[in-house]
Amino acid sequence: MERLAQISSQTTGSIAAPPRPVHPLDPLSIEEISAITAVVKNHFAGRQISFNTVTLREPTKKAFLEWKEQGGAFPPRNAYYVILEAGVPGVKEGIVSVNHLSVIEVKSLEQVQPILTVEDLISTEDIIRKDPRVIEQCVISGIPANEMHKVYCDPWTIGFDERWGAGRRLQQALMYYRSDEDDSQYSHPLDFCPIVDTEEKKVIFIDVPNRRRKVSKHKHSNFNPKDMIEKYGTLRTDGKPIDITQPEGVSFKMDGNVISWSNFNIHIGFNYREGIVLSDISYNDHGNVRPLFHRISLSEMIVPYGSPDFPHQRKHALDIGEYGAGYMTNPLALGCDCKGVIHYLDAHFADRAGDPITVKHAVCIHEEDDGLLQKHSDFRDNFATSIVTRATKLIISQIFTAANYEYCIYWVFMQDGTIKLDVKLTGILNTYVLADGEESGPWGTKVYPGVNAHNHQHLFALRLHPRIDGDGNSVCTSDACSAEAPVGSPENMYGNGFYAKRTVFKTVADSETNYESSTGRTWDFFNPKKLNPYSGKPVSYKLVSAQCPPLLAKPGALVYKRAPWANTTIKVVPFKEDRLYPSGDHVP
Ligand code: ABN
Repeated sequence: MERLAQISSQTTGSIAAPPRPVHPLDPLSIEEISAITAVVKNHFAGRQISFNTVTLREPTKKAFLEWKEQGGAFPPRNAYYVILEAGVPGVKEGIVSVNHLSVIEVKSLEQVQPILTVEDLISTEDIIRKDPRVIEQCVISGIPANEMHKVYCDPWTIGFDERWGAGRRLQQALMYYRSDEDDSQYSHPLDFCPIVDTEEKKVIFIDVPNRRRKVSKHKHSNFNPKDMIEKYGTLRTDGKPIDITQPEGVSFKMDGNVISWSNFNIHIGFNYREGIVLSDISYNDHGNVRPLFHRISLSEMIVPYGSPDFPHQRKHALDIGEYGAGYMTNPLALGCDCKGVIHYLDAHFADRAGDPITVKHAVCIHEEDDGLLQKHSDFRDNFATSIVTRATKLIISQIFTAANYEYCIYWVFMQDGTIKLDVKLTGILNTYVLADGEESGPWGTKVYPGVNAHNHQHLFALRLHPRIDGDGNSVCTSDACSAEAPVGSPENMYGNGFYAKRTVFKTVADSETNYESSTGRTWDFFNPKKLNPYSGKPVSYKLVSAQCPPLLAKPGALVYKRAPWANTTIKVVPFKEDRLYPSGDHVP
């Protein structure tokens, strides 16, 4: 990998300085994006570049905390960019100083491929429809050549295929047929897979299976309301409306991107890749502002599929690093995606040309009733002495579409101090065609005539940077264990002793641990220097992550190499600036 580091002192007088944001972690504004891409274009003047990524390079933790906690200066405002240059393999990435409107870092990286943008994905469908060899394969599949407008593809990054290595920006096109543009294509998968070079804009190969399977002749299995009415005669009418009323408005306060709610204080950021990023989370404990987390985000995910048959072994989506939970985020609609009194935040990115694009209402912030928070009654007076407190929860959410799936991401804050990440998976299964009379075999399930849904997992990397009552936190496993001492021994005479066994991690290797159902294992993040006044034990947050088998692919499998983090429930590593992504910076 060639690495060129260069500092430019070139400033660009003609570019208007964008207004300074209120908070150092605020995402780049539209004005900032325009200024940054203009600076980059000037820097690379005369070369044919296109933008892949323009995003905030967050200030260092040190600079941020000096500003936040010690009255220091507003940290330098920097942006990270990734560009492609026509005819030049790999990417260029670097840093723009927004304060000085100049490029302050450029690196050329060969043998890496950047994230796919929505523009990249859309271009693939045009390319395959026009390719004569793809048309030929469609005809073999039973689709007339004049119906190419009914042929669709979900373009996935190729990940890695030894035939081409890492030097080209390749997509594998998972193929489908729609008889009508409103059809669900997933009930009509095709059996072959074109490989497309995104930058050369051409099909370079087609993977054709030995056993050919024609496109299904069954009616499409559709999901639009009109299709439901056609199938069932009516939409369901048995659900009566539930109205949410908040006559006095919400209990949270927004100050730009900073929310305060029920003693929590949180900065809400958003980027092309992780989507929502929550930073500088603290809790006001009767006037004592206690830091909890420096930064939390969903930093990666993987959806490995379980069919070893070629070319399905390539099917494993690192949807955050390969496509971006930000780039694929949906504009949210009141009454549909969220109900009640909503505060929305928009998201801004740069398109290939460097122009700002906006997703309206990308982040939804609202409250929901959460049942009981606390109750206690006194049995002595027939439960007449009773206190009941209702709970409200705060939800910061987004929804992104990863081709066939929707991931609904809910960051939930509760009044008992719990911070919870709920991920609701919806959308449609990814499918492959079955020939007439063919069974799905062990690697999938027949979900419709002619349709095989391959086995798969959804694994998420939750990145947590705890600062429980300040820095210097430690982590341990906490296992519910029977007392070691035998029954009849002085320490455990009656054999009923049990306790929470805490095992503190001393090395990274120690920390690579899995959920253990027999002990109901959890993990404690704790501050060894801050003790609870009653228990005398360190103050802590407990991580609960259960019921999730780790990666099922075997060690040595490609997915195992690409998502090493997915093999254990938790891994604790020392903090390093800009080490944000556990599958690497340029995942495709
Ligand atoms: N799940 C793979 C994927 C995501 C987004 C776009 C295309 C493909």
